[in-house]
Amino acid sequence: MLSCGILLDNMKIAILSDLHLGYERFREDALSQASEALYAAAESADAILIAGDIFDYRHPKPEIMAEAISLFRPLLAKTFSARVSEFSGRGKAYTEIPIIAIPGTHERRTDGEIDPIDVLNLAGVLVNANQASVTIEKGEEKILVYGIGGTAEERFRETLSRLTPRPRTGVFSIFLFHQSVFEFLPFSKDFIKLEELPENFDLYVDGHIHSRIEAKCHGRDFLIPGSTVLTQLKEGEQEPKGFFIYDTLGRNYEFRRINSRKFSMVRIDVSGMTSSEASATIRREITKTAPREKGEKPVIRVVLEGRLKEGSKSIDLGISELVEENSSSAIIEVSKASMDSPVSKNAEDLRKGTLENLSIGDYGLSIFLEKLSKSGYNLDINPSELFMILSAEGPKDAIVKSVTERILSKGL
Ligand SMILES: [Mn+2]
Repeated sequence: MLSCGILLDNMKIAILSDLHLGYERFREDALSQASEALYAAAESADAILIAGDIFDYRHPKPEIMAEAISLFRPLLAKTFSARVSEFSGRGKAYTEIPIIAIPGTHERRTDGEIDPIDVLNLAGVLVNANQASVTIEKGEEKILVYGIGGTAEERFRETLSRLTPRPRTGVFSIFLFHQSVFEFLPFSKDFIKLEELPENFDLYVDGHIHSRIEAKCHGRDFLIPGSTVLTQLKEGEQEPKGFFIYDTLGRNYEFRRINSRKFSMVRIDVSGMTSSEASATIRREITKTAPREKGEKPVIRVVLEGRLKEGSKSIDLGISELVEENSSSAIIEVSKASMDSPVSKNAEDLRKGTLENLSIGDYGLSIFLEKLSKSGYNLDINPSELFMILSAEGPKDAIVKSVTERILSKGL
């Protein structure tokens, strides 16, 4: 039937990212919002892509691992109209269910070590597309997903040229990755530029950045869905959370919102105010922002800027009383970091949003790399790997021991 031919390549793909299961501050939000997004995605899409950071840790506790498996397992019982038909590359697929994921920066471990996405892959609740291409079929229709998991930024170009990801001719091909992209984080020359991404894919999907981004790459759609849970409390996270549904037939997409905890950021310039004037202003702003109806408490982040009137002290602002007073309607967080001192270059950049999408970890890493390169660092261990080992949770002596072991074994 000819009419069937016209319908070729009509696949709907849900695009999610950065679920951050186990995120301590909002652990329940992380689970319930991931669950809402995943189940809504499974309802309306033929396949689901997850662009990294399913977990908040590279060593999730067994409880969190169980939470993740319990989250995905019921989806296996759903009748997906598409299935995984081919897998080639690193690893192996243990399910035909078209839920395709890659590890992100939070799950990244040193090369060759098992990461938590490998474990979910082994459990057969999803397919890990890290450094692999996965073909998904729905009847006569096919799509290809080529994935690269979160990689140290300064090694990503080398990784790309080593793997040379290619689309498959005649098949709608998606490039799935988890990196900082220079156009959205004009901060380090290590960050890949859109034009450097492999050409000729039909769609580019990235994770890592927690706010939603819709752009073009080599003339095709480039999408970052943003996280499903509030984590960074940055300007960009005031938008609703959710996921994309991409339609390969029309080459168009829509954003589906989920119920996520609301977040507002309020900046107050306290320059020249007395403590009590500033305190009254903060109280007024909070009242304006806090919801009237009972419901899930939003997070309101109050950022204080400027210098109080001579003789007034920030300690007299009564911040803890303000937080307490509003505790039944909102989670209030007051930042005094931008008060008193003259606004520094970096603080100014942060304020303007230049560094807006950068996580604290990445920011720390970039400072570390800069200092290392100035000090003439020449050890045979990759600087990002060194940073990862040094910043691992655990007793300091164990960390030092593992660094020493790495350096010595590399030297042999
Ligand atoms: Mn993330």
